[in-house]
Amino acid sequence: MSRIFSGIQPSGELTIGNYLGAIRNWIALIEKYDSIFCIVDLHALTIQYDPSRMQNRIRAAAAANIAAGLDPEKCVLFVQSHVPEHTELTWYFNTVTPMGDLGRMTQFKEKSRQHRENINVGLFGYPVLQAADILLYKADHVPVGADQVQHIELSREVARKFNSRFGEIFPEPKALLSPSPRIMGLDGKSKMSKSMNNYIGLVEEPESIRKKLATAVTDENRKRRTDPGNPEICNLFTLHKSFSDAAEVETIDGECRSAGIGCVECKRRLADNMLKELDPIRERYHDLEKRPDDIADILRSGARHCSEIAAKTMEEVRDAMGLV
Ligand code: AQP
Repeated sequence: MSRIFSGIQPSGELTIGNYLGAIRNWIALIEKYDSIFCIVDLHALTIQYDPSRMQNRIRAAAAANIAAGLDPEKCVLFVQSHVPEHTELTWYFNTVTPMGDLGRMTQFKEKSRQHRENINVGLFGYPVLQAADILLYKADHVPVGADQVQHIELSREVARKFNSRFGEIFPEPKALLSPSPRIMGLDGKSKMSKSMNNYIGLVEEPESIRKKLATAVTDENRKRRTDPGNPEICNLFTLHKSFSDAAEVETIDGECRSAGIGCVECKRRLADNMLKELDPIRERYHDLEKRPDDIADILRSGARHCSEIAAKTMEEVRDAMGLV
């Protein structure tokens, strides 16, 4: 079985962008691959955060992933900082990664703009840690959203550079793209993100989801209820395609273009369909929240499994690099 590895940051409440762009795709893959998923807490330290809230965020991210369908019987779920080899391998990879490549990363440019007061070395080296995450387990594929493809390319480059200098140790991992497009925030302009106040939470309460959808930007050219709309440029139509069935999507498309329905009705139907999928996830999440020991057990067992693989890889790496 080939192996997949992917991660998610505990940098806030998981969003439906994370769900559609990552988690929903992971669930479809766990039957076919040896699957390892990681709560990448070390990555989340690269932006300002409140240390007193981090533990809860890690636990909440684990619970949300399990509630969404990452069955711990079928895949491995663990916390990045529980396997210290991630940081050791990062250091070795730092020595083969050109700074120019990191400076070109779109995410670094975006995050540097968002966090001008804290452009730290960790933010710059983020993709090197990501390469270490993936290559430590010699993963063949990395299921990610379209926004992460550039980082996976860099992981391939790091593997190539390392192998050519120290010998063939790492496979070149390939991105397995989520079928979902990049999900935009409620403003319709920037990517939906945990750390931006532009999202719908995966386990958010129904009333709050309905309120947020009510304020979400649609086709801005549609000024009046009687104006025909253009679903192709409407962010909410993208969400309909993710949560509504094909027949409903077709109906909405026609009714929007002919002004048969307005945005209010379109949003109401979207909320109904979204909640059909999210309600059971939220219920399982609240149930898991009451069982923190069970979550801790799952994460501990995941870390044990990953530590064994990591130790073997690191022996090979240290040996190849001439370390005693
Ligand atoms: N808006 C999105 N549309 C599609 N996919 C998305 N992903 C995230 N946002 C969207 C996918 O979620 C996975 C995990 O992402 P991450 O936690 O590593 O960090 P990120 O990509 O930077 O996601 P966020 O929510 O935007 O985090 P913050 O706010 O901390 O920067 C990835 O596979 C990503 O493609």
